[in-house]
Amino acid sequence: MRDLKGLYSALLCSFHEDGTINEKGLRQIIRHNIDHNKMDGLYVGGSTGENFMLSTEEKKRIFEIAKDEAKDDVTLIAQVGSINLKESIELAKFATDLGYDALSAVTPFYYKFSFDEVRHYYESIISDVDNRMIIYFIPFLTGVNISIPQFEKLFANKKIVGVKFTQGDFYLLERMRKAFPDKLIFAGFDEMLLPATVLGIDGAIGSTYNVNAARARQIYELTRANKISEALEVQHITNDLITDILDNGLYGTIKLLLAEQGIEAGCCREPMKPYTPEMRARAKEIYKKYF
Ligand code: NGF
Repeated sequence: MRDLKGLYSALLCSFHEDGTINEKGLRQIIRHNIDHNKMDGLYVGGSTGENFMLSTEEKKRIFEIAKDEAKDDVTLIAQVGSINLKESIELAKFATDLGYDALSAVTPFYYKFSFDEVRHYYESIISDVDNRMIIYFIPFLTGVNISIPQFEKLFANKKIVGVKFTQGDFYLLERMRKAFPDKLIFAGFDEMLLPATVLGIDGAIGSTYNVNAARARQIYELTRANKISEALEVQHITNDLITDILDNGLYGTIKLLLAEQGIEAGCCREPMKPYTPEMRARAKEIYKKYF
């Protein structure tokens, strides 16, 4: 069984202007992450992949393309979460059959599901598949919070091996690390990689690693080697970059930065807005400033 620790790009998906998947562009993004960025793995079908705006067939196609392109070069995690539980179960089986190393599922969102319902959701997704599950915990987007005692109940299932922790609460992260030394914790906010690494995360999953992988690797390795002031220098530059990216539109700007490197990263899916001339021009400036 493959070790899941390490740095993952949250995989972007390239779309044509009409919103269809640009397979050539998607394959280029995957290769760039493997060959140039030297990522340990890819997190496929997450927020960064604009997954929650896609049909089941499109989600499956992206899982297929990613596996076909990456083969066994890097670790692959398939995000299968959806508030349509039947779809999540179907996607979990599909990704497992394709050979994905692990599954992940966002907490069910929109409705105010009780903890028992959240638990039922995770148990149902993994009950019939021989695979591992990483909980995708992102309360600022889902509104779903999970307490330490509730995580303990979820983690009682041996197939639930970890959490993608996209949360800025370092007290909670420290409590989680102490409470669950044998579970995997992946940091989900790229701008907080250094402090999360100090607290003993097992890896990180992020959107900006598609373009800023070298700096992310430096932050991660320098921090692990206890070279904190050197790591902080790199985190400062990284956070200047992330601030500029966020100001200009997160996923679109990362795609435009990839386009500057000759990658057909395409557009975002509606209802995300199309590129404006100003956004394109600003992305060029950001590219010149940081790369
Ligand atoms: O994009 C978001 C949510 N978060 C990502 C990452 O946690 C998402 C993070 O890298 C992810 O892994 C996924 O695709 O599922 C941020 O984009 C980054 O830290 C900038 O804030 O908004």
